[in-house]
Amino acid sequence: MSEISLEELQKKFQNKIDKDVKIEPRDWMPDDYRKTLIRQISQHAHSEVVGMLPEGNWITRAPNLRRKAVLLAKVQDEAGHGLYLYSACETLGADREQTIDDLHSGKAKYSSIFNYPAISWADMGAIGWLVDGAAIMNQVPLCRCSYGPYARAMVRVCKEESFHQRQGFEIIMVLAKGTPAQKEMAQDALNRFWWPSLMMFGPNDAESKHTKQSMDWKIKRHTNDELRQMFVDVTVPQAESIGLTVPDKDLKWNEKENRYDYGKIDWEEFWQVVKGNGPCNEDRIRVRKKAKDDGLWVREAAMAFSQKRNNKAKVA
Ligand code: BYC
Repeated sequence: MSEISLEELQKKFQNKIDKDVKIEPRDWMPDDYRKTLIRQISQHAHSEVVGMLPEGNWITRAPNLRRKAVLLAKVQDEAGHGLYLYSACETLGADREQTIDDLHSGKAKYSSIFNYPAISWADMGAIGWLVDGAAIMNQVPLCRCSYGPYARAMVRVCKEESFHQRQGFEIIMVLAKGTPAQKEMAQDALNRFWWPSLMMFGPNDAESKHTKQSMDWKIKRHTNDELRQMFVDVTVPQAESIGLTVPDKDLKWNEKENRYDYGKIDWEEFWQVVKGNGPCNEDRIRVRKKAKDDGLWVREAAMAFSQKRNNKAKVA
C-alpha cells in the first residue's frame, strides 16, 4: 500500500472540516488541532468537576426535601459531565491521571466563575439561572463542533444544563416574589453573579488568542463576544420579568442594533481570577486534591479486586 503524504492527509482533513463531516478519534488530524481540543475539553471537564463545589456546599442546607433532592441531582449531573468530557479527552490520547494532576498543580485552567463563593441560598438560584444559562449559550453551538466525541457529549450535557437553568430560575423567581428580605437576597445574588457570568465567555474577541483558529477548525462556532451578547439579550428580560435589576448602569436597549448595550467588564478582575487570585481559587484546588487523596483506598481496592479476578481467570 502506498504511503499517504502529509499534504494529502491535510487536504483530506480540511475537506472534512469544509463539508461538516465529523473528525473521529482514529482519523488523522493536525497536531495543533489535537492540542487545542485537549486544552479546551480538559478545561471544560475541570470546570464541571470544580463547578460541583459551590453548589455541593448547599446540599445539606437546602430549605426543604424537594430542593435538596433537585440540587443533589444537579450536582451529580455535573460529575457525569466531567466524566464524559474526561473520556472525550482520552480519545485524543490524553492521559486522565496527567490531566487531573495538571488541574491540581495549577497548570490547567478551569472556568473563572467557580472561584466566587456561594454565600446564600439565592446563590443556588443565581448559579442555575446565570451560570448554567451562560454555559448553555456557549455549549449548544459546541454540539456542532467538528470533533465527533466532543460534539456528541455536548448533546446530552446541554439537555441537562437546560434543566439546571430552569431549576435555578425557579429558585430565584420564588425568592423574587417572596418577602422583602427574600427579594433582597435574590437581588444580592444577581448583583454578585452578573459580571462574573459575563466573564465566563472569555476575553473580548480582540484579546482572544484562540478564537480565530478554533473557528476555522469549526471547534468554536461563535466568538466570545457574540455569545456574551446573546446571553445578555436573553437574560435581561428574564430579570425584568421577575422584578430584579441587572447591576449595570450602562445597560440599555439599542433599537438600531436590536440588542442591549452593556457596560465595561472589569478585565483586570477576570485575569486576576484566571491567574489564581480569585476569592476561592486556593480553596477549590485544596478540596479537589483532598478528594483525590481520600479516594485513594477506593482506587486501590478496585485495582486489587481486578487483579484478583485476572489471576483467577488465568488459573481456570
Ligand atoms: N475562565 O483565546 P480564548 C460549566 C482562558 S461551564 C478561565 O478566548 P478559547 C458548568 C482560555 O482558556 C464553564 N479561563 O480561549 C456550568 C485561554 O487560556 P489558555 C466551562 C478562561 O479557548 C454550570 C485564555 O483565557 N465551559 O462547566 O478560544 C455548572 C484566552 O482565551 C476563561 C467551557 O469550558 C474563563 N472564563 O475560549 C457546572 C466551555 N475564558 O488555554 C459547570 C468550553 C477564557 O490559552 N470552552 N479563558 O491557557 C470554550 O468554549 C472556550 O474554551 C472558552 C474560551 C470560550 C471558555
